[in-house]
Amino acid sequence: MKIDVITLFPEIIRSVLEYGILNRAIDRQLLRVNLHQLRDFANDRHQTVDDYPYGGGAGMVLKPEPIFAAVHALNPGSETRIIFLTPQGKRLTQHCVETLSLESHLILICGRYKGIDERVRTKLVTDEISIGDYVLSGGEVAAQVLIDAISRVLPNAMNDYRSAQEDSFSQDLLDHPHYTRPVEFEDMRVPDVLLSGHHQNIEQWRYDQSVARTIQRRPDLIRQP
Ligand code: 9D3
Repeated sequence: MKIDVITLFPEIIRSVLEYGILNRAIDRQLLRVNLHQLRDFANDRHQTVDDYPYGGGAGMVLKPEPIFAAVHALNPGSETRIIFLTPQGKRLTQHCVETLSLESHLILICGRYKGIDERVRTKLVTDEISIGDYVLSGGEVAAQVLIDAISRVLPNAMNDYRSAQEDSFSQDLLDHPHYTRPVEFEDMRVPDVLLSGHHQNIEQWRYDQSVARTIQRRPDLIRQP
């Protein structure tokens, strides 16, 4: 998969590419991420990328020409998904992540300021994605989230195959508690069942803990019949 990112702040996104599963996916050439500075596609000598909104009001709007030029320079094919990260987009879920992970080419457009010219949305953008109901300063952190989540579900991105399966299982249930040594820490003991070596009882305990936590903390995740 290739992901091209168009942004005024490529450096914000870069660090997330350098660690963990994402870094390994890039090393193994399962994923290529190219960061593109929007300002390089401005068409005037001041490299202007924003302008005042027609109709007035506070804040600036990203001009259409540099974004169109940047997208065209990336040679999108008919199968390329051109994704605008915006608070008005469809909420990102693990299901969306898995669907997007099957694509071969994504172009991510990160907004800044008040937003982008509407003609970018109507003519170029194929998908609009939000990462949740809170206000960020721009699309870069959302792009990091999306790239990180996609990298984890690419085939062979994980060393530990079991982890991936446990992750997909945990879409419906929250995680169970985890313990490691020592068996007693500040008067708190590891539950006996985890020390028993009885694999079936351990699985049952973990499942029960997951269900109880989910009901208590995230009842919205329990599917209504
Ligand atoms: C005019 C101020 N805003 C009304 C609340 C609009 C606004 C536009 C752009 C607010 C924030 C932003 C910057 N955010 C993103 O670009 C963004 C985002 C987010 O803020 N929350 C969740 N997902 C995303 S994806 C991109």
